[in-house]
Amino acid sequence: MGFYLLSSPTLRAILMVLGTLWLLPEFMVAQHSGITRHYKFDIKLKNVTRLCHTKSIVTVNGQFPGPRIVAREGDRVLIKVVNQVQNNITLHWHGIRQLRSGWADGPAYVTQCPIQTGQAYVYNFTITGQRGTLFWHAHISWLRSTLYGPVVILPKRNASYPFTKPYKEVPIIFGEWWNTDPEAVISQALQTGGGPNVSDAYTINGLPGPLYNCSAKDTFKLKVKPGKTYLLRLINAALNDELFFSIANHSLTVVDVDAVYVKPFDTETLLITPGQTTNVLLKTKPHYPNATFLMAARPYVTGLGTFDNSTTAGILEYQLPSTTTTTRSSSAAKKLLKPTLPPLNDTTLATNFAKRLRSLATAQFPANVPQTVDRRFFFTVGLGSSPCPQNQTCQGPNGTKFSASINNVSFALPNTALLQAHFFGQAKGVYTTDFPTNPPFPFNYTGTPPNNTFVNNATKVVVLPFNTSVELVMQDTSILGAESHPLHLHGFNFFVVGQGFGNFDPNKDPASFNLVDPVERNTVGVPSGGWVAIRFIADNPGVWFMHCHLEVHTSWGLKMAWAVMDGKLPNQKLPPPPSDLPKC
Ligand SMILES: *[C@@H]1O[C@H](CO)[C@@H](O)[C@H](O)[C@H]1NC(C)=O
Ligand SMILES: *[C@@H]1O[C@H](CO)[C@@H](O)[C@H](O)[C@H]1NC(C)=O
Ligand SMILES: *[C@@H]1O[C@H](CO)[C@@H](O)[C@H](O)[C@H]1NC(C)=O
Ligand SMILES: *[C@@H]1O[C@H](CO)[C@@H](O)[C@H](O)[C@H]1NC(C)=O
Ligand SMILES: *[C@@H]1O[C@H](CO)[C@@H](O)[C@H](O)[C@H]1NC(C)=O
Ligand SMILES: *[C@@H]1O[C@H](CO)[C@@H](O)[C@H](O)[C@H]1NC(C)=O
Ligand SMILES: *[C@@H]1O[C@H](CO)[C@@H](O)[C@H](O)[C@H]1NC(C)=O
Ligand SMILES: *[C@@H]1O[C@H](CO)[C@@H](O)[C@H](O)[C@H]1NC(C)=O
Ligand SMILES: *[C@@H]1O[C@H](CO)[C@@H](O)[C@H](O)[C@H]1NC(C)=O
Ligand SMILES: *[C@@H]1O[C@H](CO)[C@@H](O)[C@H](O)[C@H]1NC(C)=O
Ligand SMILES: *[C@@H]1O[C@H](CO)[C@@H](O)[C@H](O)[C@H]1NC(C)=O
Ligand SMILES: *[C@@H]1O[C@H](CO)[C@@H](O)[C@H](O)[C@H]1NC(C)=O
Ligand SMILES: [Cu+2]
Repeated sequence: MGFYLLSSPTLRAILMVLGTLWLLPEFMVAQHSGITRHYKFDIKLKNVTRLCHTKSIVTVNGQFPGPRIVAREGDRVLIKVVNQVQNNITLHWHGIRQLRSGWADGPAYVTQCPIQTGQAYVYNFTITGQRGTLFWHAHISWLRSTLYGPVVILPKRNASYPFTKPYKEVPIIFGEWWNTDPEAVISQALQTGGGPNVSDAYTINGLPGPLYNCSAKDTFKLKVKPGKTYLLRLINAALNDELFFSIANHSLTVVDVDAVYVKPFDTETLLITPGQTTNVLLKTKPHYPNATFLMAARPYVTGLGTFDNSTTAGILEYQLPSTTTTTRSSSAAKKLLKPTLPPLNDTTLATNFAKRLRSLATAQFPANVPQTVDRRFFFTVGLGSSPCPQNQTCQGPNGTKFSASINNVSFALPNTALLQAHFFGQAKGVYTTDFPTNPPFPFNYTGTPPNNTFVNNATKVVVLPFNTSVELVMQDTSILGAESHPLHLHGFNFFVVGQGFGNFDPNKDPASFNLVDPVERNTVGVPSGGWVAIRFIADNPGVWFMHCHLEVHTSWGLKMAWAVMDGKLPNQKLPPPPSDLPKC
């Protein structure tokens, strides 16, 4: 059976039948109840014009944003990736649990060596216990600036949504556009030690929209009918910016985040960090309004650095049936209403929005919050610095280089993949297992920073026995400015059991933890100048990356990895690597 691009509904239907037949013998023994879906992703260059700048970008199949993956809960997905560009490539299926399929997770030098020019690799995983929206993106350097696309996970064929069945579903993926080459931007920043050049625009489904020069024709339009419910699958694929999003004169009902259902709530504005996804219901007005409506996104910013403060917009347009022709309500005559977006530094809104998110926590979709804890970790997350090499002048803080760390370890990626080293017992010379459980030197994390802010470059991991119940408190620091950090954990969902401002107090704060219906997700914003507490069960053997999803912070070292050991039973062990796993 070959690989096909699922481009037409007919082809998809044929494939689904073929896939089912192909799987029939395996169906009896396989643990998954779905079908197998095949995709082929050719990584190739494409000339693309935005903001009147044309440049060659790295794409999947010449598409920008990249193609959608559509699957049902329980399906197996096989994506054959063929690298036809000069860059090394890996792809990550962001938020997919990857139960015992860590070889398919994708972060470069963590679970795999890159797919080099001319090589191919088949990502092979099954979607288990998840439904909603996730996304895929490149996981090497800054290539995810153009290599990204939605992952739509439909409920099982016999299951329904725990909310109004939507009339239509629309992925809305936010991105970030540079007129120059983002690879040159991060490479220059790492060389000079200064902050990277900020982007020139944000985008909605790859389009900047009418608020930018030269972009009126590059505007995403959502055409709707009155009196219907639409499901918007929102994804933040921007590199370095959390985003506020709002639609003029329409409220949104949040129903799912990071492919987990939540207790529905209405909001005018929502916040979505890089790495997060949010499904919302949009109820259209009962009658054709004499207006069109802007939907817009702009950043939520807490740090001290410079940032792209521009606004991307799309248009919500009520479309009359083509038979009706009235000059009165022609689109040109309609007024365009704009949403009121919050101030760029609206931490109150960010906090209140985060607090409203609760697991659905029903019998069918329970919140299995770990009630007991085997291991506790306290990690500081934040910026730091690195000495300027002799002979060089650096553009970071006070002539040093910008860096970032977790518990003062600025994670250095190895030259080979951690997962292979772990699986074959060859950690020596690749990584050590002494990642600090607590900050090496305590200080007032949200008060006056210490004089010495130099970090320690190293490749250290935490080793966890199978099924360890973990509680992790992540504490922002005020070193080089307090800042919100969206931390993303690979291989697991976690429960956000508590959060607050200032320094976490281990004696007082746990009393207010929510162990009943906390939100379950894969990416959480550590509040600027505050802390967040999460819990998860280490029930997935492998090596799992955890990092800030602000790409610049990851580049500076705000990342680490957990090595989860095999369990005793056969179905608690990581299988050996696939034969086509790329080599370094
Ligand atoms: C992009 O445009 C340049 C200049 O016109 C051309 O040389 C190049 O072949 C184009 N690349 C692609 C992938 O079409
Ligand atoms: C995908 O992975 C499953 C489970 O490990 C395995 O049985 C199957 O043969 C793999 N398929 C391909 C095409 O590699
Ligand atoms: C759907 O089918 C699965 C088995 O295929 C079963 O476990 C589950 O209970 C069914 N759900 C409903 C709502 O019928
Ligand atoms: C970054 O911006 C500076 C100042 O505008 C410019 O000189 C430099 O070429 C830019 N770097 C890249 C990689 O685009
Ligand atoms: C964005 O930043 C630029 C440069 O700092 C400033 O001139 C401009 O007024 C800002 N725009 C908005 C909308 O805040
Ligand atoms: C947010 O920014 C505005 C204007 O830039 C400033 O007046 C206000 O004090 C800031 N608020 C916070 C909470 O930093
Ligand atoms: C500094 O630069 C000079 C001239 O380029 C070179 O000879 C010398 O080795 C450099 N020193 C260091 C410590 O890199
Ligand atoms: C830079 O150095 C000055 C004086 O030595 C000090 O006051 C300041 O806090 C330093 N700034 C940073 C960001 O380290
Ligand atoms: C830490 O710093 C904050 C902010 O300056 C201050 O309010 C607090 O009292 C300090 N805490 C301790 C224990 O010194
Ligand atoms: C930090 O530097 C300041 C000013 O140089 C000095 O007064 C203070 O004692 C230093 N603090 C520590 C902990 O070394
Ligand atoms: C630490 O690593 C960063 C790159 O991640 C590099 O810029 C810096 O020079 C390194 N510092 C030391 C002391 O090796
Ligand atoms: C690509 O990856 C291989 C294996 O890690 C490495 O040896 C090579 O230098 C990389 N090439 C580029 C262009 O980064
Ligand atoms: Cu960060």
